[in-house]
Amino acid sequence: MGGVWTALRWLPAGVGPAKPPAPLRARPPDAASGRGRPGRLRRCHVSDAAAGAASGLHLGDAEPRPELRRQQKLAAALVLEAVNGRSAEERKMRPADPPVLPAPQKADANPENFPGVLPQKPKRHFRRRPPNLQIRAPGKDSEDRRQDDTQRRDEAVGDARREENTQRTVVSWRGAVIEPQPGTELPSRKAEAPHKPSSQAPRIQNQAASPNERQRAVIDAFRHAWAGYRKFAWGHDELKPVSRSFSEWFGLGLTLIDALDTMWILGLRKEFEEARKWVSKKLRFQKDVDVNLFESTIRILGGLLSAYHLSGDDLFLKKAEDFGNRLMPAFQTPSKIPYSDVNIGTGAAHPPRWTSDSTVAEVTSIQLEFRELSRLTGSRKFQEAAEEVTRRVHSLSGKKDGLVPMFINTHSGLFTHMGVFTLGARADSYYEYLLKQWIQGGKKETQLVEDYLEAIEGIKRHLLRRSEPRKLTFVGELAHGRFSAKMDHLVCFLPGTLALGAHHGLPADHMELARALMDTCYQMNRQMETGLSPEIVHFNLYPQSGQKDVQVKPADRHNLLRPETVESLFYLYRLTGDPKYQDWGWQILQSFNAYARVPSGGYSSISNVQDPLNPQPRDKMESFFVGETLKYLYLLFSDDPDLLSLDAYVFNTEAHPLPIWVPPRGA
Ligand code: DMJ
Repeated sequence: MGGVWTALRWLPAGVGPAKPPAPLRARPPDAASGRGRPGRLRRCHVSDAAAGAASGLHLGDAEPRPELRRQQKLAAALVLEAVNGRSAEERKMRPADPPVLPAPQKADANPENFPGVLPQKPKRHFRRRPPNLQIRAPGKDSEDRRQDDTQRRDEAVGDARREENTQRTVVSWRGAVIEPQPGTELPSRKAEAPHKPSSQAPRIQNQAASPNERQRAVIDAFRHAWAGYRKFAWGHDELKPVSRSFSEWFGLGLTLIDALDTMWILGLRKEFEEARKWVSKKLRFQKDVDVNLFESTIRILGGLLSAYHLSGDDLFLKKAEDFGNRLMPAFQTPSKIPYSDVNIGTGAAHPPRWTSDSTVAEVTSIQLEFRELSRLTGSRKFQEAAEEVTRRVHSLSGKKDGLVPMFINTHSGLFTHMGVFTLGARADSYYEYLLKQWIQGGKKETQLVEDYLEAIEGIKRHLLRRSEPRKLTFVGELAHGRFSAKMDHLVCFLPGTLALGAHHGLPADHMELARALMDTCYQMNRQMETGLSPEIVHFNLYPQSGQKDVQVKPADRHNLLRPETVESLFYLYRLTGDPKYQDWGWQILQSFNAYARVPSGGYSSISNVQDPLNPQPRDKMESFFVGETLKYLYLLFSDDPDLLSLDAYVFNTEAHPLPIWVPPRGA
């Protein structure tokens, strides 16, 4: 593997442990969701860190001199203008190949184990036009406009691809000192969601190449997982594959909804239709049940919206709108920072019993879905509620060079438990959604990307270190000024996010960092006896003979079938074309099959990734295994850049693809 680094520019020279390792903080209480625990602050202007990147400053450098700092800020401004200016160019470009999805293929599994499943009939709700092209059905009078929108969308995709190299050149700011223009300010433009339902429909064709050998292996894995769910847990939240039963969290068929778009993408039409029928006949949200706002948004709302976009079936949009409405009471707080929980039957919302805090990552990782729901329904309340959270978090003090604490109070609207900074549980997807909202909205919402750029500089400055002996670059944690070499597997979303940002015009050194962190995440899997990463690792900072880079505490040895490593492998392969990333994903799939596959159906999380003889199945298949892990593996093994093109779609944090908004005609 190519993961030994010796001279990474974002690491300060001589960075290393000056003291013995800092004590470690408690593990997150909610291991499955990956949301964890708390920490003071220094306010930092948004553009400063971005400017630091523009100058090529090394991490850990002292605060730049005022003149240099001014130049840096202006350099960042020019970079952002270049990025934004590209969007304007895109509108003038000509059509390119549309994004392509495979034809849903026939399932050969016999549904006899599932009572009540009727033979499949063509569904009236699918409108096909032309044959083999499935699109969302708009109102009749909007057909022409829809086709135009689809064409413009395709144009934007092709344009982005053609412009990629030019853009990278323009945006690369490594070492560049750009002459400042006194008084230059960033334009503050904001993407507007339309006030009425959008007629924009992604073009989805059924003529993709048949799956290759590795993709067929993913399909086999999915079918095995689905067979277990279908036999033992149909319509319930999660499969317990060992005891051949199920568990409930919200009682809303979580796995089924999370898996809808995966089935579509893998071409499993028969399975998709069975699940669609359950959604139609059985899924009811009028239930006296508390749901977690974040988890239900990313899995249920995101899953339904994505299923709607891919299939064109209005059922999913109607369900999404119903569900979105039921989540809205969560935003009725004194601060407008939403409560963590809401009862979708009674409309009563509340924080967890033990606190009036919400988790920062949770309240800042619902925006992609709420914004899209507004765009589709024409009802602005979803977007307004979610974006108010973004605005408030943006203006809060308590950040450290763009890094956010883990908790925020729903009454005061202020960060709490300050001084602890992590890219893992409870903070992770805050960073992810800054970038992805910017992409979703057509790269116009400058504040989002400024906050993102500042945060990446904060990571470089405060959280990056290299391990011994292999000098793996990793992202640790900071608690009240003390560095901990702890890294959650959750952090492995970051290489993919960095690569995605670089693809969309952010600095080239983000891709360098993405590659280095990808190597590290791979080693977190590779250095385990099962080939599967534990939930949490600690990196060795000291050169000692016989020590491995990656160390695991007994309480952290479990693997929940999480997606983050393969998620990032997908982005890295899609954006670099280096086949080693596919090979690494293939190894991980083999390991899931060897150590997590339950013969009677389904896959199980395991308790000990270091014991291949007895990995100790935990008897639970998380919904994200079928919603994310297998989907990203399938996409990783595809060589078709138009299969859910990254210039047309943005994946929510549960791997549900949502369309990138196309500028309105004439904009
Ligand atoms: C998923 O629900 C999402 O990816 C979330 O962002 C983090 N936790 C799980 C997967 O690990």
